[in-house]
Amino acid sequence: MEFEKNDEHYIIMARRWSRGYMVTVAVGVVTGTIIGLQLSLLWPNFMEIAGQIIALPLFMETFAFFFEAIFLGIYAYTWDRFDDQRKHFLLLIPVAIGGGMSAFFITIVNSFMNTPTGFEMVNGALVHANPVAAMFNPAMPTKVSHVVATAYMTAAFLLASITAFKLLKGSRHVYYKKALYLTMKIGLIFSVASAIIGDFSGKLLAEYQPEKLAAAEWHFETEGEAPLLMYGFLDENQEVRYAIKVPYMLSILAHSNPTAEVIGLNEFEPEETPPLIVHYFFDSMVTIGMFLLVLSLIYWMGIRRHWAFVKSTFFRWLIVLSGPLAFLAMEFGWWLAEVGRQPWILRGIMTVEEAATSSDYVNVMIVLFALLYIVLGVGTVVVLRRIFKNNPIEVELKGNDSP
Ligand code: HEB
Repeated sequence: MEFEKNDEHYIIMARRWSRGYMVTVAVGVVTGTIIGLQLSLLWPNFMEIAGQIIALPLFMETFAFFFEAIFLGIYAYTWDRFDDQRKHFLLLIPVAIGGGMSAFFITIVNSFMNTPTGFEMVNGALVHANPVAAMFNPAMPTKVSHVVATAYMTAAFLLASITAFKLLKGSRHVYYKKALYLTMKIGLIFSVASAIIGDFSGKLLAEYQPEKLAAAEWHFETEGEAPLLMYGFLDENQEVRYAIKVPYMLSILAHSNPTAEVIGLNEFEPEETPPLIVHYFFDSMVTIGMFLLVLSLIYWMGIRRHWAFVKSTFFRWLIVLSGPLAFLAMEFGWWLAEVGRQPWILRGIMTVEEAATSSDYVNVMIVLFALLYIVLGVGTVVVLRRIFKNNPIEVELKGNDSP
């Protein structure tokens, strides 16, 4: 496929996608504010002890957000001020930096909960807090990069699925073909990145949260030459049934060495063992990740080599699935990371139970927050549909070219 400079189709693509982006950023302001409220309302004991450390990254996240929003605003209202669209494009650099920084700072808070560092505990009190050292905790590099890579991957597949859907519904404009090739290629790049970084995340767990990895792999006894278990289920005697066993693979994943010892659940107190259901979250995330990687690879090769089946109805339906699947994979990833952290809110220091509010109104609060999110979710869909439905690309291109 040919890419021309100043190609009108790509410029319209950028205009349209940035409108959708603005809506989701605006919704992000509201959900971000709600989360801030939830932290202090629902987790007062956690904030009391961790607040002195996480206040810094939380504040930095707000700052990064404003940085992003300001440049996004400028970008959106200056399309006609530039003769050369490449100069206008430069405004997206600070937008991307701001967005990346927001993800960086907020994911730091989560990695701190998993591998807390940068302070000392004296008689149950957190002292000598060093927020900067806490920000550079061991889980930070893998978490931040896995979250950012999978977010780009999900965004790419979401746009690819919408585009494939349009093609299936009979739109034949070359705009869609360009958009599909572009988004699938970006999806492929970030699928590969996510898988490589995911492997580092597994190695990080082996070293800093071995109980999470052991629970995800149903690895009950510490041993070397550990196999990787996929799928299957546990019978009443906690025996693994019908799982696919890949010999040595867990040792390789955990320590890059087929004979290395991998810590098992036998080393942990039962009350400090995460729920074993995380195995399915891990399997589902990895399965989806591999599926999307292969799908986008086949598509990319198929377009370059003119394989007809990548343009078939069946293949396009698979692409339609890719966006929802990528979202699901993100959910599974978070469930793995957060359920796998149980019973801790701050690993080794404070449990979720100790952190939660003792207020009698907690049930009311959960219902209210859920309602708020439902209203926001529905509102977002309605607004996005309006923006795109009332302004189809055929109109935006003013019919001045043919498919
Ligand atoms: Fe993932 C998480 C691995 C893919 C999304 N992960 C995670 C973890 C691990 C992984 C190990 C945990 C960590 C912690 O906790 O720290 N992955 C992985 C691998 C792969 C993957 C190996 C390849 C296949 N993911 C994926 C995908 C997605 C994801 C595809 C989407 C799209 N994850 C995720 C998330 C999470 C995870 C969101 C959460 C956060 C963190 O990082 O943690």
